[in-house]
Amino acid sequence: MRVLVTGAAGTIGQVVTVGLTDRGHDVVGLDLAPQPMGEVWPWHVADCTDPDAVRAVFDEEHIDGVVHLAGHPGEAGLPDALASHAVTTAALLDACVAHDVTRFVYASSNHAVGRTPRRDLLGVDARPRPDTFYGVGKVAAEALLSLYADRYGIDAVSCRIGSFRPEPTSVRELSTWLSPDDGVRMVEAALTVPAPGFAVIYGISANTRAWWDLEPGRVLGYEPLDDAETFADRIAPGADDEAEGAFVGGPFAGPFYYRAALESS
Ligand code: 15L
Repeated sequence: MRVLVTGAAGTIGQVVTVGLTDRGHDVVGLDLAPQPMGEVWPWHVADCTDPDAVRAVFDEEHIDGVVHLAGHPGEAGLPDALASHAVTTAALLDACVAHDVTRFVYASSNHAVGRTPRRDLLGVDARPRPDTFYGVGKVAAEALLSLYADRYGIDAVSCRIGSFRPEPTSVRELSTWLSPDDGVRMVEAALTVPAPGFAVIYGISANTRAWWDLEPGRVLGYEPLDDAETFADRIAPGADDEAEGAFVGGPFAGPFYYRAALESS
């Protein structure tokens, strides 16, 4: 499969591009940044908020599917958050429609439901409950995927990623960790499962202490193999553990992240 990966120079992007290539896919990278040293696949420096720039990439490259990872990974004001997550997604979806690309995998986030109080295992049917403007941007992007799936038949899988790190670094991450290898497994499953329509899955490893239901991912063929528990004896208890366990979004749900929606940064 020939896959356009946005945010290809980012933390997840570098792992996913290499992982998909290792698994026999052809990758086309797109990022604001230049191609990392040593990588050899086609590369486009472009801003995904610019529909003309995005269309130009699709005009030039044959693409079978999109993995949209680009986006600011932290909190911002509302206009920036919507641009970073919703506008980029819309520009890519419009290009998909224009070029008959019918597979779209999206790096959403647990912060789309981050303000949900932590109780039982959370399913994908929980109502959108963002914890930040970052989360609002992810909810808006997921709404666009749903709209384009209904209108144009695009198969759109939204992966609500937890904590993508080489290793878990806190007690919360023993529940929310997504290992690099499982990240690649998840993206490949979402890209290749036949006819998922619009689907939401949680992007975490097979963590013993998982907070979110892995079953919707397994239905799509995402079978995680790693477990954060392997690292549990290296994680010291922290002063913020209790607060970070109160809501799905951990620290993003706390007062440190409160800000006015339209305040200039
Ligand atoms: C995310 O979506 C963020 O991009 C990242 O910075 C982490 O905070 C992660 O979620 C998380 O919840 O651990």
